[in-house]
Amino acid sequence: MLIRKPDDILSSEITPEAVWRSRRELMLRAGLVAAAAGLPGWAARSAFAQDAGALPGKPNPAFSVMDKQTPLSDITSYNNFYEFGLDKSDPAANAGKLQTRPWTVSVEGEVGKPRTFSIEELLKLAPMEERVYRLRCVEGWSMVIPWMGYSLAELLKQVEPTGNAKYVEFVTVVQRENMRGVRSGVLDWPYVEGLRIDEAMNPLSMLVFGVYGKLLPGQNGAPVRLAVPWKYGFKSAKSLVKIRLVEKPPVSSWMKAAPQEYGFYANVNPNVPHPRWSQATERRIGEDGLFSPKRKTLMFNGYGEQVASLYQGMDLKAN
Ligand SMILES: Nc1nc2c(c(=O)[nH]1)N[C@H]1C(S)=C(S)[C@@H](COP(=O)(O)O)O[C@H]1N2
Ligand SMILES: [Mo]
Repeated sequence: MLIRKPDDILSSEITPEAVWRSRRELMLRAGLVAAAAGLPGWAARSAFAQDAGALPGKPNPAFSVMDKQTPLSDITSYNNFYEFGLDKSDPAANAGKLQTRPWTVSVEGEVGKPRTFSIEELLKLAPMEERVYRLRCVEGWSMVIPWMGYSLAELLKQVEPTGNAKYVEFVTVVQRENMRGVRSGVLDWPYVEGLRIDEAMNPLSMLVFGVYGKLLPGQNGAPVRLAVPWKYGFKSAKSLVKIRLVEKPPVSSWMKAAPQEYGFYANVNPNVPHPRWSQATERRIGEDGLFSPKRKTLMFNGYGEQVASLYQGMDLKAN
């Protein structure tokens, strides 16, 4: 068995000796015993998950879609992470160089208690959940991904946002030595994104640390990223290092690069085409072939029930 430093161990994994023993029994006697003991599937799985990369979490069905999940091999090999190159295969090829320890995320700006969190603290800040989210890229493809993490609101409430905190700016890492893509001028680095404070506090907005019960690989935004499933994928910034609560709307890297193509809100909307292509349909990676019929893109990516109220009275076409 791997020995881990106390810092690497999640509080949810720290159990009294007796519990640990019975868990070990389960491990030794295989899944049948777990089933007989009446343990939920996730607990049985976490009893087996002993490798250092494991990140167990309790499934949150209320926040999960039932769509067929995209295979892990597709989730980790077809990526957008421009810091590592422009091709879909570049992040998987190059993100092995990303240094993810030590890692801190500072939360600052319009807050009562600004604070820098270590990644070890963040992993223990709230109970880890598994949520199956849709991810719809503005380019016209989509995936269905079981993320491990918890609501961004859990972190934000720790720092006590002031009344002036109207927006949240997300800043991601630049490791010049390790990221060949940042030498190119395609975007203004660091990659910056933003949300309105009520969007950020919506429980669907998620801080993600893992995928399919394991810590995130570099290409998916290790060691911590966002998942904002009702918005186009570019809002879900990877490898976060700074979160700033601010009064004015942040200017994202994409807005700087192409203001007429990428607005601040970027809610998934099949009725509003991108200036250069339609957004009415999408190709589900790993499921549909290049020539199979596409699926219809859903308003708010199918999350309207949870988020439509955030935009009441707003012109969804203009935004
Ligand atoms: N730092 C950073 N975050 C990023 C990007 C990026 O290039 N750099 N690409 C975005 C885009 S366009 C998409 S579609 C999603 C893709 O996430 P995935 O590769 O985990 O599917 O990450 C987003 N987050
Ligand atoms: Mo994207």
